[in-house]
Amino acid sequence: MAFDLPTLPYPKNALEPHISERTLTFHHEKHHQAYLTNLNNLIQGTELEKESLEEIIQATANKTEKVGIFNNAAQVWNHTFYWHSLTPKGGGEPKGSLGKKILQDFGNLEEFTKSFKQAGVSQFGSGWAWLVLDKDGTLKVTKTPNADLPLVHGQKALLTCDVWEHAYYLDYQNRRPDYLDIFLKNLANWDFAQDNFEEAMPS
Ligand code: MN3
Repeated sequence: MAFDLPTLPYPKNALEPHISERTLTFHHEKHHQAYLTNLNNLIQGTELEKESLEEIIQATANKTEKVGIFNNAAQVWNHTFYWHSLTPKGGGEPKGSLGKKILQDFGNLEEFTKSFKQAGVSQFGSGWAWLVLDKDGTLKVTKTPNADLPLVHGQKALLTCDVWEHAYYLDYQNRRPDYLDIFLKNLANWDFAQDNFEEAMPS
């Protein structure tokens, strides 16, 4: 069974002026679609065809001969997660049990914000910045290169920002720090992060 391109949870111009319709159109219809097409072609006729996306990712992680499948499957997952990590009128202060946990584990919101921005800025080359719930029950900010993702490190992803150049170059050119500032200030979907947190830690 082939995977389909998920529709975006908002119109393509909904994140303007922070992320342009042009960026979202290329990112969703070209980049995300290319990962999907590659994945579908690579798993066609193999035993992976019947598996879920998460199962394919887990089954191919750290296997040299399966790296093409892993990269495309993980990028399909990462992009769907990223679309939901963005929302018009997002950003600002996380509320609810996740908001409390951030204060508890980072000391204050500024410390989290600084740490998340630093993770995204310092990811050399392509990759992702994440807020995760780690195995030990604490929140952590992490960065991963290329297609790598928390799922294969035993961590629960709560929120992500894509720091591949294709995510911001048309709007911000080389100014990745500005894109990360805008993500945290105007776009981060804290309701989505809260839902992911509650999935892992029911109150
Ligand atoms: Mn991308």
